Amino acid sequence: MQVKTQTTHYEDILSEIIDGLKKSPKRLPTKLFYDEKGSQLFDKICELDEYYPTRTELKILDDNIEEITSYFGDNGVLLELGSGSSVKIRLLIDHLPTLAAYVPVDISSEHLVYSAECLKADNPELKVYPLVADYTKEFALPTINENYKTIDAFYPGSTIGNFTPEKARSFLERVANTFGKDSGLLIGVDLKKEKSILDAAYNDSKGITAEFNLNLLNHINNLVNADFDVNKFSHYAFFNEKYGRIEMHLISKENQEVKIDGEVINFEKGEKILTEYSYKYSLRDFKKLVDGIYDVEKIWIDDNSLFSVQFLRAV
Ligand code: AVJ
Repeated sequence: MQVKTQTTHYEDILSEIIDGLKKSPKRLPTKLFYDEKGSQLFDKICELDEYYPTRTELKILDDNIEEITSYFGDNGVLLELGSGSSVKIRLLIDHLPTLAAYVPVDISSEHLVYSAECLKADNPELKVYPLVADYTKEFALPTINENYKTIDAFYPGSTIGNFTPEKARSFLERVANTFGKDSGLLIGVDLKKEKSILDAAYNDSKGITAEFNLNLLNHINNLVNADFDVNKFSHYAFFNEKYGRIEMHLISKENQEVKIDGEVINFEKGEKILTEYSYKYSLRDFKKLVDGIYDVEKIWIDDNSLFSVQFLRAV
């Protein structure tokens, strides 16, 4: 199994971090949650009682797997965006007997390679082409040495919600252009619901989400030359009803300065750093979001209308 790595340059990531911290309000790149530790914490989040998206999406997939996989092309390549630990994909793979190759794409290389190896061990016949890449930027497909007819993508977890609607639209436009007309996209989209359910999902009682949020600072300390003191920040997340999004922030507990590659960034007590948006959609809003890029061919939802899985076809 050959792993292709499309690395982000140190200078690019450093300026992304510093530019974000020079903005008012300050912000940090959401994708930097996912170092090895962050990917593990996210897996723990998925097991929490309060965090309904993962198990709900998995149940929707499980309950409808025959019908869902009938939308995929025969002898196709299946590409997964943000594959993480690749749990959901096993269901799809098991029901796609003519699958030519599986391409998991993730920013966290150790996690990606380990998951791909486990998957390969359980499915020795499967052709796996892992790609370590920041898929929010341009990325090139690895060379696939198999005969295949179609490329379909899988974008689970409602990770699309991390983009603002405008950025989500341009991202999907790029995906549709990359894979071409008639390519499919099976996407998980979290739905709008009561604020109390959403607030609880991002403020779990075990504090794992808080740990996940704070770990972003550890990751940045390791990634670039920074000296964040994680103990001097606290987790803050809430559902912003006006914008239909979860907002996660880190709040500075005191006035402090942080050095990042020689630059000094000042924080006031109570000042917030935005670390993540997680937009929630109505079915109608999402259809509008993809209008002209994808046709929504089919939508599956759970009994409590918490989450949707949708098959989109590029127009
Ligand atoms: C993986 C981006 C879908 O937005 O719910 C979980 C990440 N953040 N808890 C989400 C997350 C806080 C998750 N996504």
